[in-house]
Amino acid sequence: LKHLPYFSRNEVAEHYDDSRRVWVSFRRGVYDVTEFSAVHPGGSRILMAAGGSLEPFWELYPVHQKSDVFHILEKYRIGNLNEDDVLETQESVDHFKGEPMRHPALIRRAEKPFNGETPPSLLIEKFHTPNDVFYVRNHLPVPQVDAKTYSLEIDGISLNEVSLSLQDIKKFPKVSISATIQCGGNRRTEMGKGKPVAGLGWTGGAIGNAKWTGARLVDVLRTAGFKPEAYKHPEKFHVKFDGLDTDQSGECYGASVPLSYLLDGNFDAILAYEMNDKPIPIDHGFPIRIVLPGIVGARSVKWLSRVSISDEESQSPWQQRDYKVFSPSVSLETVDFSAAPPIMETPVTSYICSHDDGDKVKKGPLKLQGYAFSGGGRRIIRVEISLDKGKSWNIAKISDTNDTNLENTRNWSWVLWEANINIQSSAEIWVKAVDSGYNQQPEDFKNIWNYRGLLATAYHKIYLDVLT
Ligand code: HEM
Ligand code: MTE
Ligand code: MO
Repeated sequence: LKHLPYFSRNEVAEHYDDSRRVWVSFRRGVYDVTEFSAVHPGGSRILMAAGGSLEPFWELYPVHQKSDVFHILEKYRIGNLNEDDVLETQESVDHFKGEPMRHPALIRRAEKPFNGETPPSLLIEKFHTPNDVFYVRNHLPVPQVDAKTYSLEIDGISLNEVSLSLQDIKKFPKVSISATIQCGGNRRTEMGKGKPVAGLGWTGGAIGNAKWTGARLVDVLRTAGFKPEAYKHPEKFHVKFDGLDTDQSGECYGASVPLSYLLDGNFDAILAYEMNDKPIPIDHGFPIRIVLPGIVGARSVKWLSRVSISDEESQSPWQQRDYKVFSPSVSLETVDFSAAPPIMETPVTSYICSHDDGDKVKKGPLKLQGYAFSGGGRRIIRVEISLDKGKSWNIAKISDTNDTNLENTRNWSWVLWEANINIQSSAEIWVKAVDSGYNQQPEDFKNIWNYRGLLATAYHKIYLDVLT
């Protein structure tokens, strides 16, 4: 690298936007990231570091502190920082001071922001996953929220601006639904086994099922003058949700869904203040989270601060760049983010939770257990197990999902299944599910592979080693 030119901090500082090329420094290197900034998974906030050093920003987003990100950065190296300009020590600010305690059973996948998955073996114990061990997927520091001063803003096209306190929201008819929330990255680690994928590694525990209680979003919107007739072409409108969690520039977590979901009488969008009959825990969006059942977890915005109806989608990077699935031939370097719509309803999936790949088991009868789930309110009609790579299948018994006391209009919940098999010799065990639209999972990941490792829904396959 010594052959590359040397630059001073002041020279780097001149390259603070596209018209002058975007340069940044990191440790001893100087990088021209003009081209990369257009495809950066974290969106245009990369420009906050333009003309300066990355360190303070990467401290806020430690998702960057790993070798695959360093490799990407090195591709854009154009020079070195003058020796005198290299900062030996960095003042560090901890943006994660106010984080809540987390249950030790959560498998920690990242600390800042916190991400933890439920051990799959705990998922099968209860139809409703206990709050303490429900997976946590945070993209930003957890915001500090005071329930007394909390307010939810409502505004947008054909709506009056309204601001509601937590007490106001609790006055609406109280509704409970049972719904599964699943991260688009669930099972990413399996997809990455054939060919590496970029993103947080999850096994099958980035999913959970809970009873969500609160006010129906449409009831609340009505106080802002919401009238379905006001939107002639619902597909042209979007309901946007903002969270209270923000980055250094004040940009918040955000997502949106097409307005048509809200106009569907069989959709249950809930402004939830209770999760499994307790106030929503801080990590899951206290005091209010929007629950959008049957839709990828990323849209169920926590710490909800604003709901608006707009003629455009949320512009947040999690709507525009992340949580989209591209062709297997597209890479981070070649992606055109506008080429795919954001993920909404998720495809059918299933998972074996009772055993891990490589487990040793005794010869003879064996009980397998797991979950199966499909988005869009589609029911799971069958779960099948094969011990001979698909030559023959056993039908698993699936749990009862009719929550007669709850107000679900569709099947928003997973099923838990169990299958009693008889295993005589070491074998690969396959599971697949069929949903009420007769959709089935692909047999392997090859043709659904995408560089972000999203919607990893192939058959779950584990190898069981039979002790002889
Ligand atoms: C995500 C690279 C600068 C904010 C990412 C990811 C990569 C990346 C590869 C995906 C990581 C993953 O999910 O595994 C870079 C490079 C940069 C840069 C090479 C050098 C210029 C910045 C800056 C900021 C930033 C300066 C903030 C001011 C983010 C955010 C995400 C992200 C918010 C999304 C994290 C999430 O999934 O929630 N970046 N980044 N990045 N980056 Fe950067
Ligand atoms: N809402 C806010 N405000 N901030 C976030 O980082 N993460 C989203 C979604 N809502 C997120 C958010 C993602 S990607 C998922 S998968 C779910 O919340 C996770 O919900 P959980 O942490 O309650 O399991
Ligand atoms: Mo997610």
